[in-house]
Amino acid sequence: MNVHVAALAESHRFDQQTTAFAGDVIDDLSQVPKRLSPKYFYDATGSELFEQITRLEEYYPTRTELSILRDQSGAISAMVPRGAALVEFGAGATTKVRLLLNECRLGAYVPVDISGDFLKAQADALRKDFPALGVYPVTADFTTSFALPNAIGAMAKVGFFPGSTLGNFEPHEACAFLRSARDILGQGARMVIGVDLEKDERVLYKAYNDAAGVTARFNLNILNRINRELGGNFDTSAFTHRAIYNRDRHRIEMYLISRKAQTARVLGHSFSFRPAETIHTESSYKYSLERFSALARGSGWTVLESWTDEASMFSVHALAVSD
Ligand code: AVJ
Repeated sequence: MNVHVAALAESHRFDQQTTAFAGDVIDDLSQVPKRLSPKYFYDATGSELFEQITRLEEYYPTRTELSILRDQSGAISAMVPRGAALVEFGAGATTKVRLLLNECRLGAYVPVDISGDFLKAQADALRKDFPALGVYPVTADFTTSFALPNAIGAMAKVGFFPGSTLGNFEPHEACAFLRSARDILGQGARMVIGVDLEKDERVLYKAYNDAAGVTARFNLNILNRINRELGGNFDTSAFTHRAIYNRDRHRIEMYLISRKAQTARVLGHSFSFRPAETIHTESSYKYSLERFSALARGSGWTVLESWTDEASMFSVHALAVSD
């Protein structure tokens, strides 16, 4: 982050998280073409909008992954050693992990997320429902290296990375993440990971361009967040949402598109937009079973088993660290 932004953050008395947000926003909007990181979608409003997305008719991933976790719970639990510690990378709603907790005899649950408050609330609720389970939340950016709690030192480790969050990473970042997860979890570790599959492009298109416009509000909320947390002055009514499927790169691309020539200011920086100029806000990669298994292999993991739903919309994989 440049000295200038660091000084501004200091004078605004930003906390560490807001300072990082400020640095990334200034950097990313200074790029050509402009971009913003999808990790900043999830403030309180964004998280609530995402919950609404998961309930949309057009948005198949969440309910499909849940149905796979439910239907295959026996086979999945066979991949999870008894007494293992489950380490969840990025912990949102606990609906999915509860399915594993009900089925597998886990020794501990370690949710890892940057948002500490939310983590602690979820952890308290889980302790109530699973009194015998050790719950050890870790507040950290799960894409970087972090230390596992001492309490799980002797337990077998199983990573959990549902929701096709992997799809938000560029292929080289996905590889780096899987390698880092392997290093954090250690020799003999396993991993349960949910990955969205390539499919009919109309189905993909509709999932990211829902009729009710919830995804549009979710996308635009990142500008509201910049206004709210960084004192920006984006006119959100002067931007529109667009999601397209990029067939060559196997990914959905989400953009905010400027409706006119305009300038927005953030922390003393001016960002000018031409009419129809875009901000790339998210890529959501879709994998084939073959491409995912090649990615896993290239990142130090072996696919033990893969499960999909009847219509092959979504996939869940059990991985083991390769020797
Ligand atoms: C949270 C990355 C799985 O890519 O489908 C939903 C986020 N973006 N609608 C996805 C999202 C727009 C989502 N992931």
